[in-house]
Order: sequence, then structure tokens, then C-alpha cells
Amino acid sequence: MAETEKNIKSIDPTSLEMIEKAACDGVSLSFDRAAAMKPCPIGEVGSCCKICSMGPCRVPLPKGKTSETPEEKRKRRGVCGATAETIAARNFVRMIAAGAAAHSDHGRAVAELLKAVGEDGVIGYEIRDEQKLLALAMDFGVEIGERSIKEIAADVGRKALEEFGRHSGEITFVKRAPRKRQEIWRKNGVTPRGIDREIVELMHRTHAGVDMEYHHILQQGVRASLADGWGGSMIATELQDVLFGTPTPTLGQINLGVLKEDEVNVIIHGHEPILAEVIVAAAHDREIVKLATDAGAKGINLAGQCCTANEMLMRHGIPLAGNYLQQELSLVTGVVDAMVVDVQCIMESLPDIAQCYQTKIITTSPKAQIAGATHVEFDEHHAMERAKDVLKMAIEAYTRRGKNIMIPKGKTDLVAGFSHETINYMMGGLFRASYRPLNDNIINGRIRGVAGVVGCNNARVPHNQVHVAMVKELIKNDVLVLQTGCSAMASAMAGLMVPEAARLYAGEGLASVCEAVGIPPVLHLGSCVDNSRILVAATAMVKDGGLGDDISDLPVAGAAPEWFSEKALTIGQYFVASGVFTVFGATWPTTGSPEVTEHLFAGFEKLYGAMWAFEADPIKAAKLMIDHIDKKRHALGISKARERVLFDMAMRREL
Ligand code: XCC
Repeated sequence: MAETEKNIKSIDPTSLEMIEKAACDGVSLSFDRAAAMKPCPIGEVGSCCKICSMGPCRVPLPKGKTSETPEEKRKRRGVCGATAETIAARNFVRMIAAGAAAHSDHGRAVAELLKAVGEDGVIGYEIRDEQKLLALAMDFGVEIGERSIKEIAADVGRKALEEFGRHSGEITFVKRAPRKRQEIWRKNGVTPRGIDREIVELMHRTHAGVDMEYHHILQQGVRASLADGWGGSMIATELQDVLFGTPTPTLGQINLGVLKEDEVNVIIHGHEPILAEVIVAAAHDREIVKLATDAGAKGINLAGQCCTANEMLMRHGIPLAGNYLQQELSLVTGVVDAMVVDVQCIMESLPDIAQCYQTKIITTSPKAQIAGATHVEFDEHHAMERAKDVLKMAIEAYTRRGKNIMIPKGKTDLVAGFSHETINYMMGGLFRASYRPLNDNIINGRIRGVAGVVGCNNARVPHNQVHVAMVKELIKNDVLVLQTGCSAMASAMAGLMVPEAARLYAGEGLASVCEAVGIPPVLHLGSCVDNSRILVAATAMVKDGGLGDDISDLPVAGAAPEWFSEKALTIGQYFVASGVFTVFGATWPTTGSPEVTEHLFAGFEKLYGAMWAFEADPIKAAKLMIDHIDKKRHALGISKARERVLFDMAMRREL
């Protein structure tokens, strides 16, 4: 990374404009807090244990050392005797447990809604993808016969809920993985039982004085992460598609320039689309539109932030205000009348900043309140009423909007909504939907491989810089990139998610395929829970044939270059455990224990056919991914790109 780039707060000029305005307004942002407070050097490397009241115990490596003598090692223990390895492994897997819990609780909320919609009907919700519901009914062993869609939906909802408390056996979606992968999980004792069970067992095992062998602790981290990727997150994605529709390619716009001075601006922020879906409908309600126009506005302008944004974009084309580090910047524009939040990745500083700009911060989840915000508790049985309540609050706030406003011009077009089903259709067409053309183009070398680049922003690295540099490097080298979450938004802001980007940024081979199919070289697959779509896509590539018989055989790699959230670590862990080599940037949380780090970075390959890596430099990280892809191509015997020979008439006659 160039020195000048290291010192900037963001590579996005629109964000920089707002950072400057915040400074003029005397508003402190996450960028400022990060600069003022360095991370704790002991906690950062996983060497601080605070799971009992005899600590916190600090067991860092001696200053300046990366290894130690057996004598030094013997002494490096907490008060209870816990070694640095046990402490680092416990900290690592507890982060996984929290991430898996967050995604999975989201999945549970969707399953509860599907069950309620099927049982009594819930105003404002319906079954939008019946085909997917029937496919899920078959997965879960729910009878179809002559039964009504609602009866089937209620049963699928019930079965999905049972996945959380399943006492023994295996969660249902394990069957979706390639057979060889299932065997690897069983052999290593990591096939997940119920989702709740794996998370509870992980918390039990990491309590003081229980599991004290780091390989064994990390094994439970793998199991809990798989319960998320092939369980909680997959349930969230699948059932959201049933209830709200499976995404199809949709044109949208991103960045703070989507806000409008003459409309009531409402930002929907968080992760669960359950309320946001109804807010979208309520914003078109005649009573609400009239209230807005009576208040002097031209209408209601909805925009999204973080993953609720991704969900609303993919299904309704609602514009994206921005990603994680832009949530405070949205408020600094002074034109956001209300920010309606649900769960996850919401900054506690929002109500404080909102006071400077007359913005209403409205919390809605029974699970999440913020001091200083207004709480309007959402309940799906009164969804439309609650949605109208928050919009009325926004309209009222609009009438009190201050004069300190500035809407930056920056906004970029993007195409989102590439579900597994869409890729299948776009590659193969309606009557021969398949991954065959994708696999063929990988085999013939036009597409070198596929990378999943996902995850957050992190205020410790320049906003969006690492994502964009990595993604550009990958596509330049003919690697097709699949994205979700805030990472997808970073690429979208940089103009990489439109079909024209293929010719501008992609290598010759990838560009030719993208242009033939009409897709961007970087595909937006959705929100954080939608990383499960990448697992499904990888499995489809295996099943289509020609690229080995397991995900670990595929020329694919994963990355979360600017991660901050525990959820990102969970995602990374289930990618690795599913056979995908995965590189994280920003920071790595186990470096305080060389043994734990070595096991994750090398030992895991022997167990799961894939391992973790850490590389903060995006170009070097992309190179690690490309090298891995080339290694897999070599193993498959497709390392030499073969150019397709187009037969002319003379050649055909010779046949
Ligand atoms: Fe949160 Fe999902 Fe991370 Fe963005 S990417 S900062 S988790 S919003 Ni999943």
C-alpha cells in the first residue's frame, strides 16, 4: 500500500467530504476514535483472558519475540494455570460463537415468521417464492401432496425451527454439501447437531476449567461455525427468499448522493429485513405519502445501510446510502430525518450524533435498544402499523430539519441480486439452467478461478481501500469475484458492479465471458447471511463436474480484507471448514499463540483440506489467493489455459 494511501481515512471522495464536514461541525466519528485510541496490544493478539474474576490475565509473548524457550512457555500462564494456547483458542472460538449466534438468531426470526404466515397469515407478508418453498419442503421431508401452500409453509417453518434445538444427529442442510465434504466433517467430528446446541457447548467448553487442549477447543469452533454457515445463515437466506422473493439482477445506486433534499429521508439499517420489507410497502401507502406532501416534502426517500440495505436493494431496488463506516456519515449530511435500526453493526454513537442534526434514531428490535434512541418495538402481527408509526415520526422530524445540510453528489450505479438461482439461469439459460458454462470457462482457462470477497469495514484501515485494491487485482487476473455485505458495497462504490467494468478492469478471459453473458466481473450476492449462497454456488460447481469431487478441489479462495465483526470470523471459519482457503486482512486475533496460529494456518489443511491465512496488504493477499487457485488448477490438470478453436466451414468439412 502506498504511504499516502495508508494515511487516508477513506478512498471514497464522498465519504471524505462528509468526514470533513463532521470535523467542521465538531462531530466525533469512528475514524477519530480509532485514531485517538490504539487497540490494546495484548487483547489484539488473543493473549488476554477475562473469563473469570481472578483476571484479566495477560499472557503475551515476551516483547519483540515470536517464539519462546520451553521454560518461558511453561511460565506463560494465567492464574488458573491456563496456557497462552488455551487462552488464544478460547478467545478465538468465543468470537465464532457470538457470530454464529447473531446470524442464527436472525435465521430463527425468519423461521418464526414463516411459521406464523403459514399458520394464521400475517398482514403484510405472503409466500413470494412457492418453488423454493416446495424445494425446502422436500429437503425437510414435509409432505406436499394436495396440501395448500400455507400448510406447507407452516410445516417448513416448524421444521426449520427444530434445526436450532436438534439434540442429536445432523442439521438437515449438511446433506446439501458434496458427499466427500460430509465425510470429512464426520471424520473430524465437526458435523453440527442443533445450532443452539453447538453454541451452548462451545460456551460451556470455554468456561474456566473445562476444555484445555487447544486443538480440541478449535474443533468446537469449527462445528459451531458450520452450524451457522450450513444452518442458521442458510435458513435465514432460504426462508427470506421464500417470504420476500429470490433476488434477480436489479439495478440500483449507492453512496450518500442517493439522499434527497426535498424528500423525507429514511435510512433502514441493520440486518433483518422483516420490518424493512413492510416499511418499503408503507412508504407507498397513500395516507403516508399524503402526510409527507402535506409536510412540504415531495415524497419519502428510503435508503439502506449495511446488510438491511443489501436485502432491500436486491428485492426492491432501494438505493444504498453506504456501508458500515458510512452510517455516522449519513447523519452528518443533515438530511436524514429518521434512521430505523434493527440488529447488528449499529454504532452506539448514532443517537449522540443525531442530536446535532435533528435526526430521529428509532430502534425496533425487542433484542436491541440504544440509550438516547426512540424505541418502537416491532411485532410482526402489527407490522404495518409499526412501519407507519416510524414513517410518521420521520415526517414529523422532516418538519424540524435544520439548515446545516450538505448532500454530496457522489453516487454510483450497480447491479445486485445474483442469487445461486440467477447464476444458474444466466450461465445456462431457462431450459438448461446449470453451472456448466461457468465450469467450462474455468476449465478452458478464460476464468482462472472464483473468489468470495466478503466482510466489513474496519476503522483501523482506510475505508474501502483494501476491498477495492484486492478485488481489482483479482479480476485483472481473470478471477470472477462473488461478494456480500459491506465488501460488496465497497466494490459497488468503486464502479466494479456494472457490466461495463468487465472491459475496464477485468483480464481478457474474464472480460470475454462477462461480456458474452452480460454480467459484471464482480457479482453482488447479498447480505452477510447470504454467504450461504456462496456455499451453495461452490457445491453446484462441484456437482456440475469437471472440477474435482469436493469444494477443496475447486480453484476458489475466500477473503475478508477489512473485517471487524465476530460474524466475519464465523463466516471465515465455515468457509475454511467447507474447503475454501481464506485470507483475512486488518488484524489476526491469535498471534499471541504461535501454536494456535500455526494450527489454523497449516494444521487445518490436513484436517479440512483448506486453511486460514492473514495478509494485510491487499495485493499480496490477492496473490496468495491466485497462487492457491493456480495450485488447484494444476492439481486438476487444467493449469494450461486452452484457447477455444472456432471452426470455420473449411475445418468442418475436414472433420
Ligand atoms: Fe456488519 Fe453485515 Fe460486517 Fe458490514 S459486512 S460490517 S458484519 S454489515 Ni457482513
